[in-house]
Amino acid sequence: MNFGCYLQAGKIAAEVRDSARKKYHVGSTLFEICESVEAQIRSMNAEPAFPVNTSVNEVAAHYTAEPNDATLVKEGDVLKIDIGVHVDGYIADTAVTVCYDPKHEALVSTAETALGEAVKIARTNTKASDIGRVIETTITKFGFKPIQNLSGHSLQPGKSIPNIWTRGSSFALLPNEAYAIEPFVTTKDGQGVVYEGKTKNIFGITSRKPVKDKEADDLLGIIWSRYKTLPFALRWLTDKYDEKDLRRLADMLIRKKNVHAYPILVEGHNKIVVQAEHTLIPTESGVNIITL
Ligand SMILES: [Co+2]
Repeated sequence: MNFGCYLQAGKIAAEVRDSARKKYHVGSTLFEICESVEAQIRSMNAEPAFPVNTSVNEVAAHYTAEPNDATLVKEGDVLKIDIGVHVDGYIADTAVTVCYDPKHEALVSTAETALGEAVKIARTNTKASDIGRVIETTITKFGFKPIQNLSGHSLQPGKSIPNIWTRGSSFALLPNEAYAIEPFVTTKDGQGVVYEGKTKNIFGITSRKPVKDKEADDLLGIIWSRYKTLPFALRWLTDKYDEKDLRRLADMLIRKKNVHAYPILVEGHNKIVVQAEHTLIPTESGVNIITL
């Protein structure tokens, strides 16, 4: 565990998030937004830990721009920008929801408030279930609904931090381990549940076993050398391939189960979803919110 790398990743992620928050995105394409956020990360000598997620309205998470994605941000859209930064493999994860329609202001601020309340109690030994309870209580108090099957997580894979109160076993936060807390909120008439959509534009290597197709194995090698098992997007590989070949080879790697494709996550009643997120590291004496 390298605290310095975490702090560095957190500082960069926070700076990039805050400049994304200040920008006026209406009229920009999702491609332009993703590419410019990622360029900013790279300009600070860090790497994206995953393709920037730009999920709009009822899409809660896991949408990133396709190569040359022409989808425009429209007036009234609710855009979640979820940013991961890694410095030598140490990851900070943070998100902001941008929206210029005052109609959704209360929803957006509820996610921020729920995150703030969760961060207030997150310390070494805090139970993840207590964080879930605080998030749920705060969201419900404002008349909205948490997305119950989306959760925060430790940055070392495996543990999830719920956005609702769940009975039964829970784990306690450990000192010097990084956790992302990320409430997702929808409206009262939402289902409060997300489902996998058809669109898949985030990928990750799951096996390096050769598929015995020279071109596909070459692509697998390039992906491994650049991203290892971290998520990637096809637009990150268009420097080496034209889009058509890339899609054909990626499809082959997906079929052979060398590469996993992550579907977008869509609100069950197609209602608007908002998100806020910080990464924090509890210590023996307090807590370090690295993306503040
Ligand atoms: Co995130």
